[in-house]
Amino acid sequence: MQKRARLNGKSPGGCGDGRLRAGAPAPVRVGDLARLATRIRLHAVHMVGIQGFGYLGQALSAAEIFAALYGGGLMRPGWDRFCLSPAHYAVVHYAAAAEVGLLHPEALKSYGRDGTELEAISTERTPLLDLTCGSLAQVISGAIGFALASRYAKDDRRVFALLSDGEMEEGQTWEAAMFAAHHALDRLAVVIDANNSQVDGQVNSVTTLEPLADKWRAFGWRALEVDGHDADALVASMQSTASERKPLVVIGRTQILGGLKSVPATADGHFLKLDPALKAAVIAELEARLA
Ligand SMILES: Cc1ncc(C[n+]2csc(CCOP(=O)(O)OP(=O)(O)O)c2C)c(N)n1
Repeated sequence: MQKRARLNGKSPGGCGDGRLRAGAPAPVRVGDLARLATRIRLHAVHMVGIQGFGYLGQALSAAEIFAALYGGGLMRPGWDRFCLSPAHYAVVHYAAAAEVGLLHPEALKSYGRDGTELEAISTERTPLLDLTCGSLAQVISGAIGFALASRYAKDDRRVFALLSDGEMEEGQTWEAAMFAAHHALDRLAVVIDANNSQVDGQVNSVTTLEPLADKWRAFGWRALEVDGHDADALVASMQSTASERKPLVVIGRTQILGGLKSVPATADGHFLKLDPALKAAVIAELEARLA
């Protein structure tokens, strides 16, 4: 608790702090989610820019998804669960949390440094996360465990889990998907950053995932496909309800570099090298969007 209080002068509550049980705090609402996404990207560029390389492409692709999750009034801080499956997405989580006041913006300056609480790859010590994993594809199983526990506890928590599309190649994802559907875990929402990127290049050059939504439906889920760079559409999809009791998966179709013109199309989006000139160009492009 002390650790969180230090990072966040306003409230110690993270989505995962089970001690904040009394009542469900109001979700954070931020007006303009497109601008929020741009500010998230700017933070990420500054944070990764200190080292000059890192997992920036993921922040560029998932900025609207995180703007929706953190700024769209979906998650009630200290109550609902948030599980970040690909730990290398940590930077976008920190940036979004800071933008909505859950992390002190000053803390972002320590990102990736020795001894920091804001590690470049999230861990069990990472603030504001209920679960994350370095060995990919494990988090969906834990998220399902949270959802089942809430069912037994008869509480109304929702469980959100961010997954990457590379994780669709792993068998654990589909074992978990079957289990969640069997238990009709309708308070579980998985959102996939479908950026078609992974270590070895494009996901669809390594393994064909499509038709991805149909696969989830075949496994018993309610599957929605949205433009992953449309934060309002993402919010609407995660707020949508249905008569059938099924877990929800939202496939957010994104671009690994977030459509930034300043980054060469040939750049390695999975692990972006950001020399000072490129950093300056990206910052200028993002700041122009805010002007
Ligand atoms: C089980 C497992 N296998 C391999 C890795 C190594 N690894 C780290 S990130 C990554 C790419 C995963 O795909 P994705 O998250 O979709 O890529 P991105 O969008 O970040 O480019 C891989 C294979 C891992 N962390 N865990």
